[in-house]
Amino acid sequence: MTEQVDAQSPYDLADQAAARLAELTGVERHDVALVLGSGWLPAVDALGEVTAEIATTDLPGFSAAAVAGHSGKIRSVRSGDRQLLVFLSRTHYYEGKGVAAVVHGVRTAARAGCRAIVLTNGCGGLKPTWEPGTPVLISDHINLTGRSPIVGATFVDLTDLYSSRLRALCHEVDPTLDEGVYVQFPGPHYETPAEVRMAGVIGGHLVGMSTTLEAIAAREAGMEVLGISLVTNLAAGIGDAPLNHAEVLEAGRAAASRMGALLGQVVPRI
Ligand code: 8IG
Repeated sequence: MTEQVDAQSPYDLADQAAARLAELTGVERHDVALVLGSGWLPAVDALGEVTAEIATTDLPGFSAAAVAGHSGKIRSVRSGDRQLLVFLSRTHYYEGKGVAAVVHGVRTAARAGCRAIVLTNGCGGLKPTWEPGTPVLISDHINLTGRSPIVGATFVDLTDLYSSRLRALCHEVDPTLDEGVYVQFPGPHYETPAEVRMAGVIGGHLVGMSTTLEAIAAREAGMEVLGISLVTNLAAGIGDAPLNHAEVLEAGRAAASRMGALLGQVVPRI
């Protein structure tokens, strides 16, 4: 491989982004990263004091956010003795920018010092008892994108990808939390009812369009992963209503205090 190609590797780009992040935030090292998915934005205020906010586009390797309700900002937040790195948006696989772009934030967080990452998302639920606004811990995933963020012969173990230690911590804070297997579809269209039934048959409980590639990149980078889904809608064919994005944002607003309390209590103990 030539030196020029090396200089443009996704890991080098993440190094550059982390260096710029440290300059812009005035924070040398961050401890825990959070990625906020659809519906999670209102919960962010419970995390602590915002010490800096920057645009993702101020850092090398990030492009503008594409989804309503996601804003392309990164916050540095003081929470007790931890410095949090909070991504208010993510790049989705369905944007077609490639898997490296999808996981660039995760890799940047790792290079910025984060030892753990909380990946949140909004998703569809397969259990009829999960009302819109129900948070569910991700216990495992099924990646139906058919892609990996890793290139080359790096064989990363994904056993306990979604840390049982961190899930136990969440259960201490809220014993009523359910767990489920998250199935990532490529999107951006929602599933057909038949695809949702398939997701159930293969062992899934949650359907969405994010998180799995990020979790893999996080594990590759040595971070501990906590995944929390907000069920914003029953998956297609489970309920009787058609799906829409406004419903997603509304479920987030309605559930914000519960999710804020959960994050606010769990993150300082990570
Ligand atoms: I929010 O029902 C949200 N995101 N694939 N299916 C998929 N993604 C989603 C859904 C859903 N709800």
